[in-house]
Formats: sequence, structure tokens, C-alpha cells
Amino acid sequence: MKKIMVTGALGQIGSELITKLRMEYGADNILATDIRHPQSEAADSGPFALLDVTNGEEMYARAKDFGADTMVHMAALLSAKAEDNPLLAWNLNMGGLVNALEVSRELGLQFFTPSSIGAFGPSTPKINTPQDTLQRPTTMYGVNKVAGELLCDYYYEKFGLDTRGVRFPGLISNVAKPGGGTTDYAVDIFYKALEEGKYTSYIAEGTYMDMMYMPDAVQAIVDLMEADPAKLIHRNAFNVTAMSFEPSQIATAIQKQMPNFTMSYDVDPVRQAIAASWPDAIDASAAKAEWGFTAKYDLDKMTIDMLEKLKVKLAI
Ligand code: AKB
Repeated sequence: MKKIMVTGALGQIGSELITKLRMEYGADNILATDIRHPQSEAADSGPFALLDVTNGEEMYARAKDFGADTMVHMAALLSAKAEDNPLLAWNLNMGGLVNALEVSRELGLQFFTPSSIGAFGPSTPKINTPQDTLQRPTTMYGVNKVAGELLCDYYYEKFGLDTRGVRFPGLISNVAKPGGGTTDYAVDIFYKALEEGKYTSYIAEGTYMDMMYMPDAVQAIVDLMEADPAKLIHRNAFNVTAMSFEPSQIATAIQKQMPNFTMSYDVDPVRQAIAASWPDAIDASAAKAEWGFTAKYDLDKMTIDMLEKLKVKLAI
């Protein structure tokens, strides 16, 4: 039976991952940790501990006391926030990752951390972006992600640590809102559609990015962690994606369910520049071949589910 410690457990991914892991492995076997402790299902449905991931000693003590055999390291600053405060991003994203890798090495834990489409840059092939390709990101977040991918490979090669990871696209969820990402518009749009019937996009029309619905993302984490190591050629930073769209396409998908919904544009130059530097559509064939990655939700199916769930959550 696995004993999994999750950092950043109350963030956008963590909030749904904790629920999924507690269903799969038992509530008492999943330790949720975060730097804050608001009331939430993830915090209240099983063991929880406060943890600042930049404090390696505290992280070690939490993992050892819990008897963890697996570390899922999610705590990180997202792309737009990282551009606002690059040094904070470096310290948190790299400092937290090094601590999590060191604790895992010392205690012999299996290890997962996500990379991102942010690990690519303007010189990366934009369409059908290969698994192995040019990575020269122009954002601090991207620099952190490329360094993180390489560091995870290094810990596997050098110390034999069982590191695994995916490059997530923008993730869309009805549980916790993302904070400070470039792809957040694809979540905000659903809230505004239901609350106000309209949305102003900060991403320009025609800007394509890969996306995935959160149930597919958390399933991908479980599937990769459970995958036969003998079949993994890449281990870390697998491209995964479920759909690629630009703002007017998600607006059209919402209009199919809410014909009066309207969208306008007020482009934010910072987040637009980040989005424009990322691929339009990545190739996930290595993840499919090496550990059977699949995604159940396309844009229309996700839109129907998001609107249904958010109507209940927002009592609309
Ligand atoms: C962001 O927009 O920063 C994240 C990501 C794609 O990594 N959602």
C-alpha cells in the first residue's frame, strides 16, 4: 500500500489530486501539505500538515514521521506570477524542488513532479511539438521547468531515484481556481459565463494553447506513477494534452450550451507574450506508447461538465 506525501496540496491540481489519491489508496495513506490551511475537502478529508517547501528540514520531518514511500511535489509559482517576481519564483520553484528531491533521495521515495508546456519557447516547433525537441523558454517559469526536468533526470541517473513527470498543458478545473497562470482564462471564462453571461479575454483571438480537464490530469498522474518502469524510456517530462484551442473556440463551445454568452477581448501584453511563446499543440505520442496515456474529455464534453458542476457550486 502506498503512503504518499503531497506538497502544494491545496493548489489547483492538488485539490483534486488529493481526493483522487484518497479514493485510490485510502484517506489515511495520503498526507496533504500546504503553506496555508483554509477549509477545503483536500485539507479536511484526511491527514494534513502545514509545510513551507523552502524548508528542507521540515519537509524531511513530515515525510519521515508520516512513513511516506512516495513524494508528489506540486508546490510552485505559475507562469504569470513568476514573471511578476522572478527571484521569488526561482527560490520557490527550484528551492522547493531540490528539497523534495533530496528528501526523496534520503528516504528512498518514489517521486513525481509536473513540468509544463511552459518548458518550451519561441524557437520550439509550434505544431505537433515533439517529446524531444529544442527548449529555450523565455520566461522564468520556463527556465525553472527545464531545469527541473533535467534535475529529475539527473537524480534518476545519478542516484537511481524513481523520478517521473509530465509536461502539463493548461488545466481546467471546477474545484480550485488556478492562481497566476497564463492559461487561467480558460477557467475564468466558465465562472464569468455563469455569473455575468459575458467574458473579456486577456488572451488574443487566434492564440492556441494545449489544455486538459482536471479529471484526465489527475488520472494521468496515477497512471504514470503506477506504470511499469521497464517500459519508461523518458521517465520525466512526458508531453500530455487533451485538446488545443484558442479563445473564440472555447467561447463557441460555451455558446452551444448558453446561446446568449458573449466574449470580447482586452489583451494583457504580459500573459499574451507568454502564451505566444508556447506551442500551439504538442505531440503526446511518447506518453501514449510508454504508459498508455489517454484523455477522456474533449472541448465539448469538458464544457458541458464544467457548466453543470459550476452551476451547483455557484448555486446558479
Ligand atoms: C500556467 O499557465 O502557468 C500553467 C502552465 C501551463 O503551466 N497553467
